[in-house]
Amino acid sequence: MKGVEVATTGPMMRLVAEGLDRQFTLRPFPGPEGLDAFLAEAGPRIRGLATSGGHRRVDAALMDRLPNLEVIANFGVGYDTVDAAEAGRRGIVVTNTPDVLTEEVADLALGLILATIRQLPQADRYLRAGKWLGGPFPLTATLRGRKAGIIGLGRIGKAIARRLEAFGVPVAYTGRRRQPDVPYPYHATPVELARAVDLLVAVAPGGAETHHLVDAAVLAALGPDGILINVGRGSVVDEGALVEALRAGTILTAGLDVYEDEPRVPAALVAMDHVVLLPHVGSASVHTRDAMGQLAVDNLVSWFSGKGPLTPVAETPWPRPA
Ligand code: 8YV
Repeated sequence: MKGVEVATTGPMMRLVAEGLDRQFTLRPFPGPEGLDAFLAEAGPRIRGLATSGGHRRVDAALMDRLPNLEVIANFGVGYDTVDAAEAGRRGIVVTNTPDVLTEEVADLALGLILATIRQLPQADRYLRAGKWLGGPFPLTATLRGRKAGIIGLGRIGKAIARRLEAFGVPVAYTGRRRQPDVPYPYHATPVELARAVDLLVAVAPGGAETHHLVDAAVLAALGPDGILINVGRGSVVDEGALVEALRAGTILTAGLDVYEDEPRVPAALVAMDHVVLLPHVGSASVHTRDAMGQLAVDNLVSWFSGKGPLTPVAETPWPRPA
């Protein structure tokens, strides 16, 4: 497939960059200052695009510059930086990397839940600072007796729910709609869910539909013993309201892997010792990132071999209507 020009919108992991380079004529986007000239020259020849969260948005304006674009392969299950509806309207296929990261992100979520409730990073810091010699680490909150509420019971949400059940924690959920095939109680809104639980786990995708689903009212409903965990998208939580709620003791604490403006994390959060903050590492093991990268490459190879996309997103009408 050398000769088929495939562009990357930003830095990709080596497996992806090398995989694409082997198969296609790879055209990495230059920095912002060179992008306009690059698109003017190469844009009309580019037929495939590989992109990822943290790169520039793949929106209508960019698609206008790529008039022969056929397929956009997103590295990541969340594809909120791709305007997939617009791509769909143009007949451009969008793929993502589902399934291969489900268990990894769910593992991380449980790690973050335990780290946050039992204050594991703080305990580690305590020991390293030599404070144990002066007395034991203070007693912490507990997972025992908690009820968990999951916002976004998709593939990863279900994998988290299974783990919580194994930990003896009852699960409830909210989402776009009630799912008839799941055994957990459904609450129609995040506020209702938050009122019923004291451990709220957000694992919803980003985008307009979920923007600030967790706001001041949800945090108030979660209550002073409540713990918020977010492993989905930062935009799902109103970060300003969260800082306020943590300051005021409206909720007990939070464990976050995702933020509204990554990699920038509000200084107010960083200054709070009881909050656990991870740098968006949910899927970040070598094993899982390799699987995601391979799936992104395989989607492009499959498309350009005439076999269609392997994992098209919901907005991609595939098989395409005749
Ligand atoms: C990645 C993710 O960190 O898959 C996702 O949606 O958020 C993560 O697995 C990200 O997509 C790539 O940087």
